[in-house]
Amino acid sequence: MSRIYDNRLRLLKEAHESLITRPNKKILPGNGIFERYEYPILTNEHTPLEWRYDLNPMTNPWLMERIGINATMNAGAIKWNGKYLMMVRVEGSDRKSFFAIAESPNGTDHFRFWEYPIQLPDIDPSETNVYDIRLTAHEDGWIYGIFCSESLAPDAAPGDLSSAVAKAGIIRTKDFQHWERLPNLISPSQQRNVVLHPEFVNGKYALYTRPQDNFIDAGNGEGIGWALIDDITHAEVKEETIINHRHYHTIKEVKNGEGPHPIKTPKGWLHLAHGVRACAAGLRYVLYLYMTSLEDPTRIIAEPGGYLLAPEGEERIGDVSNVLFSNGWIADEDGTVYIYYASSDTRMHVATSTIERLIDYCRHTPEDKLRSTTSVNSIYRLIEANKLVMAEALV
Ligand code: M1P
Repeated sequence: MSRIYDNRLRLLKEAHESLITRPNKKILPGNGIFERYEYPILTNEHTPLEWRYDLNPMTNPWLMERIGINATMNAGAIKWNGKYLMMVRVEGSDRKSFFAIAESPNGTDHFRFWEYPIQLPDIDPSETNVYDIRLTAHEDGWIYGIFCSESLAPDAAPGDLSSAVAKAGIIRTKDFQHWERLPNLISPSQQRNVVLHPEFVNGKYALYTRPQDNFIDAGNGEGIGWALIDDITHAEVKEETIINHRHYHTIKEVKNGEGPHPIKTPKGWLHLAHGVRACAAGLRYVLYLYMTSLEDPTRIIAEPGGYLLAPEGEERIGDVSNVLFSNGWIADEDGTVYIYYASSDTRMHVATSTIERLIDYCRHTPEDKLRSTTSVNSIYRLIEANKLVMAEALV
């Protein structure tokens, strides 16, 4: 083996291992609602060297990278056998996304990819790209993954190589080793951000949907939808009700989409979603929460105004800047909530909170009453209440 190869291999292995085993720390004091962490939890450099390098000194004497990985983002998440798993959207330098599982013992650092990425059952030769999986351990005993399956639009004009079609692909497993692919969701419109509710509702499977006029624009799609499904092995949206609407001059004016499946709490279903607005710098993606009733999961019972998480610092910059996106969170037995989110379509982060704090946030943050004057009213009410508290403290 050449000295160049030997030195490079040693340096690469050391750098990779120290990146994966780097401890992550909470950034304190935070805003009391959640805590961010010092480092991203997954980057393209966390992917195994074996995926990227030909490690044979005879065929790769300079130890060059042979397969580039561009991003690790938009991960589904689940707790499995005591480990925190993210099913990550890994994007190669060839722009193709695929899924791979990374596992951590504690949920906030030491995320290490499993040996192989996932090779999905290939049911459609026109399927070009797959991404943004949501994992749901359903009460039927299966773990489902619903993801976006993207193809070139069959009716694209000659020379138009960017009009695409988004459908919801469905897979399921019981062990994360063997995956059964079910037929794609049949829907009257294109669909992205489709999420399976973890329980049967009226004896049926229930999906959160995001109807959209075309590949990018929600258009007449008014927000996050809800559809009951008779047969998950031939899933079809027959009726769709919008449960979380978009609004003019809000964080979700242009579009929104359900994040991971909601968490069941004693006070209602706790939902995480993304909202999108347009500005001179392009689209801005932020994360927000809302709650629905346990008796009727389509009925909103709380929706704090504004965003929960918006891009900050290095999160603001990446392949698609000014974007936070989340399709995975884990609620632990002790009430800790791990919110896994990607920044700017480039890397994964974690923020932690608790179910109790997130419910408090949902119920006590003023809702968005949609006008500047009503927002100022909320601040006035808070100032007046604080004056009373201060006056009582002085007595
Ligand atoms: O680039 C930002 C996001 O854009 C899309 O989000 P939506 O489905 O709401 O339009 C998706 O392509 C998503 O993967 C991406 O992070």
